[in-house]
Amino acid sequence: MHAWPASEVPALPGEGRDLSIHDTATGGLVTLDPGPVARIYVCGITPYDATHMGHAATYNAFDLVQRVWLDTKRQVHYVQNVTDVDDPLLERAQRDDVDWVELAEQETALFREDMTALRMLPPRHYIGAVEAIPGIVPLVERLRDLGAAYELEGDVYFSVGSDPHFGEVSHLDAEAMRLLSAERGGDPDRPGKKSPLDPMLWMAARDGEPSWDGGSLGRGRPGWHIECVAIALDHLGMGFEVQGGGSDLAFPHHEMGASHAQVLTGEFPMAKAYVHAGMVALDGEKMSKSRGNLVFVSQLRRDGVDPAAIRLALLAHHYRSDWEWTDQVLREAVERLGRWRSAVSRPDGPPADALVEEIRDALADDLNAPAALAAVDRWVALQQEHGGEDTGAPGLVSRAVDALLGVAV
Ligand code: 5CA
Ligand code: ZN
Repeated sequence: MHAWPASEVPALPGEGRDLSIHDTATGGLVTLDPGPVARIYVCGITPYDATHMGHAATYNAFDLVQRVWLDTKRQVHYVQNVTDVDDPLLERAQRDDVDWVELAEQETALFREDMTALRMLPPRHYIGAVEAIPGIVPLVERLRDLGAAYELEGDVYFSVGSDPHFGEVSHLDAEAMRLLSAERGGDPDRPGKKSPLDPMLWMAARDGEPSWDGGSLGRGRPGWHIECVAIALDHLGMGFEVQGGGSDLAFPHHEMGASHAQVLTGEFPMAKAYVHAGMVALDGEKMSKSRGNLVFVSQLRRDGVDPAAIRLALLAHHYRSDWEWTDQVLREAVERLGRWRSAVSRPDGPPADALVEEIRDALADDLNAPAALAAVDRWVALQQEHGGEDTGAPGLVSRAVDALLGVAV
């Protein structure tokens, strides 16, 4: 499917930095050293209740990854999916008595608009689960031929026991895995499975539900984890730099995906860094579709909030921390945007070359956006207190916050 238009990324003087980023699998920082092409796969939305501030925060984190790499003059191959067929989407369509295809299309369109407004750079490949089915079927067949998948009443399951590295993304104990599996789309209590954790690769057609030709698998639809693996391997291959998503995807989604890919290819690991963004909450609880405690980007835009202020509200929190969306967070972002805008509209200011380096250093150090904002705040305060004679500085600041932070001032 098509993605959304890219905003221009201004080139900056000087040199970009190599990104160090926290990897859930090793539990520490890894410094990534991609070649001329850096590769990243970010899990996309399941298209209903889009785009809430939790989604926006997660995509903001990975947009920064892309911007840091672009600043090093690398090309970025960024792939994102849309889970445009899955149980929760079908359940929502049924609840609201709407056609599931229409629901997915409308919500994906809204997501594109929100991403464009927030100046999130688009993926190079934006791929729906449905369009990926012809690539998914042979992978499931291959897992079966390798002895890593088995059939249960027509459904096909992956055997987690087939991957010697299973568990190495999230490092959870058996009980925690079982609980999370039940919470996040798995079926640990279904009788007949080899391991309660085994996830579904292919679900045989159910009455009243959409299904596709699955070759030797029979009619059905794909499981969730194999969807992302098929898309990632098709467009990026093994050993790409970053697999990204919110921290709620570490288990089971990214753990299972890593296992599928590792068994399929015999290579390890699928991604050099498993990167997870913290959860945004509202009223003390994780913002989630199931709870319904959502603040939507599109609603704020309709209320007249400048998307650049929404972006600054996201950037004010470190991507790995869990944080709470409040009116105060938005108010502070609106005020900051006002200060920055009036600063860059002045004819001159203090030199800003050091500021560009500070922003680069902050982002290269595990995407420390709050530190980058603080550095810009200091330049703005200095200009206000002492002025400055550098006529190129306001323009440079404006280009730097655009290129590195995605904020149009
Ligand atoms: N389609 C799958 C991924 S393949 C999915 O998880 N879709 S989603 O719509 O539920 O979420 C899209 C992205 O937003 C995921 O990376 C998820 O981790 C992230 N996300 C969801 N809720 C929050 C939240 N409250 N805070 C931060 N990120 C969130
Ligand atoms: Zn995914």
